Amino acid sequence: MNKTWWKEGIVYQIYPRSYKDTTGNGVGDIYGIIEKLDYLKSLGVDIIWLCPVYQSPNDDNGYDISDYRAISEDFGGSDAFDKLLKGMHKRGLKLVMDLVLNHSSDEHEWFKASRLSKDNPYRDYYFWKPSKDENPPNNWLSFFSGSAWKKDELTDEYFLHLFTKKQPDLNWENPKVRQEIHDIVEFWCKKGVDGFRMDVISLISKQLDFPDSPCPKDYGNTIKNYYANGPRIHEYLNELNKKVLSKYDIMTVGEGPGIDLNNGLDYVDERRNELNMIFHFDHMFIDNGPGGKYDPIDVALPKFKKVFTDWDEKLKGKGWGSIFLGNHDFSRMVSRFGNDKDYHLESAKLLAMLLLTMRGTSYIYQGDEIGMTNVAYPSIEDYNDVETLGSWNDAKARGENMDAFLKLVHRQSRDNARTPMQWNSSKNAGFSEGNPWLKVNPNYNSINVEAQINNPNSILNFYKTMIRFRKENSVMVYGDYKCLYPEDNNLFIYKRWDEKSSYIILLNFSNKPQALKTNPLNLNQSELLISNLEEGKFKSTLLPWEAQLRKLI
Ligand code: TEU
Repeated sequence: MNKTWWKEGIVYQIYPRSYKDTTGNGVGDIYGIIEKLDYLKSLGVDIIWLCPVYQSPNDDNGYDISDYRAISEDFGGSDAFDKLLKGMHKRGLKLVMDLVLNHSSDEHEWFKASRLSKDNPYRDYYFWKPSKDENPPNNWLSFFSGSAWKKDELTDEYFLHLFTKKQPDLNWENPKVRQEIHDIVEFWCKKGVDGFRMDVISLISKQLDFPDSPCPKDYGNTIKNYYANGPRIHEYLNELNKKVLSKYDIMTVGEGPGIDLNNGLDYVDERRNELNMIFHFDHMFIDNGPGGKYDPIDVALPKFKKVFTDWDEKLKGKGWGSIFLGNHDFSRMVSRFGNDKDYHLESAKLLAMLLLTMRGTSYIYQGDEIGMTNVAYPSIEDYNDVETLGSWNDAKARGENMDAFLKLVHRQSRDNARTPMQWNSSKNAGFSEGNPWLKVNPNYNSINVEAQINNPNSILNFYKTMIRFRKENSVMVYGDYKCLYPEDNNLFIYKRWDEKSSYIILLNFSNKPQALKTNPLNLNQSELLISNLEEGKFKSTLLPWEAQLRKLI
């Protein structure tokens, strides 16, 4: 495959609202990110993906954009942005913007005009429909709660919003909308940004007959069969690529509910000229039961491993993958896939090893490099996320036991990943002098950057080691991958190799020592390069959450 910077680079995702506040208003800002650029550089990452920083009423923390060319004043406005871009480029860091093109804010000028009258020139920028027998046009549910249609009294018609009522879906069928979008993308390319993460890009083409879902509450299937991968999706992406993206040396990664092994390659096949990478959610929705994320199920390790193996196989030699274990929409990876109680240090490092030894571009989410964990606020009042609050209200309306539901919120809320970054053990974890918009996780006294930076045994320094190793050994990026013992319930063991060298990665995903049933590939003849425990010699048993990276000789 072609070698490029975005395949070799390591991405670090920033949720600006929670990164570093320099004004004391409790909300992180761009100047805060600028303050931390040397920290990011020292971590060794190459590409920074910024969650949305545009002008927004923040109904969904920036994923509702009211002006695609303006930077939010709360975050420091366009001066701050220009300084950030310059500061990053000076340090050899690349900047990836988050683009939310499936929907805008209802406070965007387009929508304000669109709702005024049925014959307004902007009417067709969105999806408007009359009611069906006094009901919404179909039975689709929003991702966040209730119907996906809202009736607007002004014209007595419904508009489509797959997310909140303040996030109306844009009508990509309309060539004028596509032209606006091309212009916006070009605007940011000309500014010199290095790429885009495209929010819910899998949803931009709609099934225009808007068929009812036979089971709208079965979210997974409704999304796959009705909302995502619509009839013109590839035409739109190809057009965007041809008209704008292909003219610049930038990277693109599309985010996509409903993207799976059957359709994923179509988005990233290098011969198709659409996107460079996608985020699929096969491992992230893996514990969702039939009722979605608030109906979680237990997942055995073979199923988790299979996701990585199947995707590697599917994309191999044809398209490029994205490797991530967390982002601003999910619980903290160490709380979710590791053991944040008894093996915090070990399991956070083990997950770092997984993240940085797979084929595909590695994406690190802010705070994971110090092993930040889920939070358990005592009351729903402490939560902010629209999705959490929507699910809470739904559960209440269903008459559920709300004490039990609060426990589910502790486990599943998106706010787990949005608590302020833990810089040190001073007030508010060094995030803000003011009152943080979301309470800091009380464990900041023990889990913070300052405590880890000079400790050679810390999670942070383990990340640095793994990042350096990946960058010095291109086999970790481009080399082949094979999962060994795929059926093993506790061990994730895989090989990475190219024509020059071979490595084996041994990860014990359990709280118990695990004997290696057979000695894979003569490990006594291998050299231990990196381990998350302080030991050296190969044993035939891996300790709880032990992770080893070995070179085969
Ligand atoms: O997320 C899309 C998406 O798939 C999520 O709604 C996901 O289903 C949910 O968070 C799982 O818990 C993107 C953004 O990443 C998210 O922050 C936005 O809220 C959403 O789009 C709407 O723009």
